[in-house]
Amino acid sequence: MASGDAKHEQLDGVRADADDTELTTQQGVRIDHTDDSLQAGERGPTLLEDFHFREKVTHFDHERIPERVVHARGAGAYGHFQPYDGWLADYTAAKFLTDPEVSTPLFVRFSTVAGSRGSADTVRDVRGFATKFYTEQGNYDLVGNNFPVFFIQDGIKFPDFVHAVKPEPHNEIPQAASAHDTLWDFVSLQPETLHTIMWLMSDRAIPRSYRMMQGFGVHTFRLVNAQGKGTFVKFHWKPVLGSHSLVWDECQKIAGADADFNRRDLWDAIEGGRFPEWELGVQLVEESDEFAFDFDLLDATKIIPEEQVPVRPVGKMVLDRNPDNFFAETEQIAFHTANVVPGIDFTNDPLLQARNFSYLDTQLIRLGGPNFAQIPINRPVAEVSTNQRDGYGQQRIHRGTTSYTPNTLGGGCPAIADSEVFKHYQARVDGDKIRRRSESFSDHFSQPTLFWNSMARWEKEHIVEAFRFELGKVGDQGVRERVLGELNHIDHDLAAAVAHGIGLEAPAGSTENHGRSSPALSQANSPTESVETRKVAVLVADGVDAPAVQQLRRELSELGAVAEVLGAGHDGKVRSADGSEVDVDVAARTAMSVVYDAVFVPGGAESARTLAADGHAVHFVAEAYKHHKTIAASDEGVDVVRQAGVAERARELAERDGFAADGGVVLGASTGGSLPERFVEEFAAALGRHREWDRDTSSVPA
Ligand code: HDD
Repeated sequence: MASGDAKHEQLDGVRADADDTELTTQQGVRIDHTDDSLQAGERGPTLLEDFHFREKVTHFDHERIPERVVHARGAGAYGHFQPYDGWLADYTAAKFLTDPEVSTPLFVRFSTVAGSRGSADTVRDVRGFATKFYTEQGNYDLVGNNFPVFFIQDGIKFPDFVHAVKPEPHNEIPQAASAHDTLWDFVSLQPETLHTIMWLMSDRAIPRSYRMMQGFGVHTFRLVNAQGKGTFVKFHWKPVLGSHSLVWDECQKIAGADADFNRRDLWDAIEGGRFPEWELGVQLVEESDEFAFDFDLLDATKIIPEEQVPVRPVGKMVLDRNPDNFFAETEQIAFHTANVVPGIDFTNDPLLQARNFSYLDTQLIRLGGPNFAQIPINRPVAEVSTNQRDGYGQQRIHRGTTSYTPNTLGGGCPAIADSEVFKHYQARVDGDKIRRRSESFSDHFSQPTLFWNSMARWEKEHIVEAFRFELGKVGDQGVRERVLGELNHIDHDLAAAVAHGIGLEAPAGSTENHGRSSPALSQANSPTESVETRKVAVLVADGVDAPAVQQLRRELSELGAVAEVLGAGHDGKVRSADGSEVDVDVAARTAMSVVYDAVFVPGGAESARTLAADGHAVHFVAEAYKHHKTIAASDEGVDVVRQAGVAERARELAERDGFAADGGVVLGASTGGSLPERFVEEFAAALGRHREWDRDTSSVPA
């Protein structure tokens, strides 16, 4: 039985620590001098015989490998997956999905798509969500995204799409952004992109955290049970912390304040022992129902609405260990959609078929040859025995004289396996050799409309704003107009609202909106009350009310949130009103509100006066308010909120009643030296709601 640690036991054999070692060459020759090269005389030329210099610099010269052609920017972590029970055994022979006793080790890599390896995390983009399960029956890779649909229907269009979205070739601008002419030119001419474009313009494209986004296998795959019966399946990952997003203004600022925002968030959560979790779910469709839908199951630009086919829970994934070395693990991991195990198979989805070619091919150039599966992060925990030999970077010493099948000289080994083998699902294929898209793939508008109809008011507003931003960056009028024409087939109000924002006439006429919706598509319906791992900024200066700081910090931390004390003016410590000292975590000037979920301004007359006179602190509060975040202030701290010119109604209520919890703003006075119980309760409740989306912040100048 594979334990959750089988992969780590394997990797322990190659993990290397420098502790208690002394410097050597690659050949193990000990070195006592690595600061000066070997020269002919003190000011003379470097000598060719300086093997240490040559080895050191040569290795350095070869340190880089090609970045992934897409999904170059990413972050990963180890974890494990365990099914809740065995119900899925009726549908699949895959043990790791059906044996609740088996905890399967895995590695997940999250990524953005368009940007280079060093690009910012918070760009508007799809997020990759790729999972390598090291199962007892071999490696299974679920190479998905955080959107359930894809931009194109046939993989032969992938180079076209990627060329359009990547930085433009003449000047390599813009980095990691879709807001430029070539992408929208392509979109305007290729309506199959529209459904995924709607997702891209939605808040799904700017997740608050990798830990707070859904994952999807996208394609319809096939499960195959022990009797060889097939069932269509779509895979879903649902985050336990709910699905939440940033706002666009915030994203752009975070890209400067902390380009590693999502990467750091994942790292910190795992280091802090707050392990991210997702539930794996499946939508199952009997083969007899293949044609029961008004779209084609093989078309990756379509979802199966969850209201039509429910997502049934299978098990849970927990990520509980960060990598030791980014390059060795996160960079060298090689995913491949064709890495399947018995019980999981493909369908004829032409996008999937193309991927099954592309992923193996890309690793050959990226990882330098055919032995990349022997790189530690890629090695299965299942036994490997092939007749494949030699090649760059061969790590194994294959003994014996035979490397062919059949043989007698090697005792017939490796023998042909006779149990738990992968058998391709048997299906009859018959047809003319043609290059033509199936007619059943031709409806490009119904599901974008379904998506639009399913959005909450504020989600629709964000989509309109996103289109205005993106098309506002498009110079070519023809492209802008053509995109509006496409949007008009989705919904006239959408097209008109976007047109207004980019100074164009709303397109005439329109396709009638079918009026259907799927509530599961809205993030408004994926709430969570949890404040786990939420980051709260506590703004302080000398003279602060120390008990309020300590109390909020303690009580939030009991709930799993993280409060950081930001010192105005300096870090180190601030002197409090009662003469004690309060430790500062971060100097306020080095931090921006955008990297926090909420802000608390405690009282203390001197502290509040300092903060109210400090433009950075005042802006901090106003900006957090603008981004719909939870704002709290106690006693004189309310003066800082007043100075920021925000939360007028809450301030009025607080003045009248001595306490206010209104629209994500909590204001109140301490009594007997502590914050009232409901202060922290209301604060946590607002924080758990993630954002106060109904707050109108359009006039806040931040
Ligand atoms: Fe892809 C990487 C997801 C279509 C070709 N893809 C890649 C990664 C993810 C996806 C998550 C990063 C894996 C990692 O972290 O290393 N790709 C998708 C999804 C698709 C999709 C969900 C549609 C449903 N991809 C797609 C097509 C093709 C590719 C149609 C080619 C025909 N994808 C690649 C690639 C990459 C890749 C070029 C780049 C690096 C790599 O594979 O390992 O082969």
